[in-house]
Amino acid sequence: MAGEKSIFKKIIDREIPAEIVYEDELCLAFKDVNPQAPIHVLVIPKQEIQSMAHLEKEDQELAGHLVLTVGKIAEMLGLDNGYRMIVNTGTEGGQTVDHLHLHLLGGRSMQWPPG
Ligand code: D5M
Repeated sequence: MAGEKSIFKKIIDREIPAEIVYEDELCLAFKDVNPQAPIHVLVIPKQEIQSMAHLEKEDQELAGHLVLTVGKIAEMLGLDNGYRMIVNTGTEGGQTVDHLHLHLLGGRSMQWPPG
């Protein structure tokens, strides 16, 4: 339904629970409910941006902050041997929640190419 809050907006507004691992004024990070690796965290902007394809020039600082936050959380969680960051974008990109989110996956060896 148009205008309905996305599941991630509900997490930001604390209307539904999530295992939050990090928060600051611009973003929130919480454990993915359907983990694809021993560590699977989603980093989302508090601002409602539908997807990476909806980022505008004025979002440049926010976009950089989100990427740096993924690195910060990886360090915080001890992913010293590496990790993967994924941003599924749009239908063919495999995006299922229409609120920009950066996946941080770690704790196992990643394969390439992804499915
Ligand atoms: O990834 C969307 C991701 O969002 C997917 O890995 C499941 C996760 N998800 C969905 N609902 C929740 C809640 N309520 N808590 C935590 N994680 C959630 P995409 O890139 O859009 O396919």
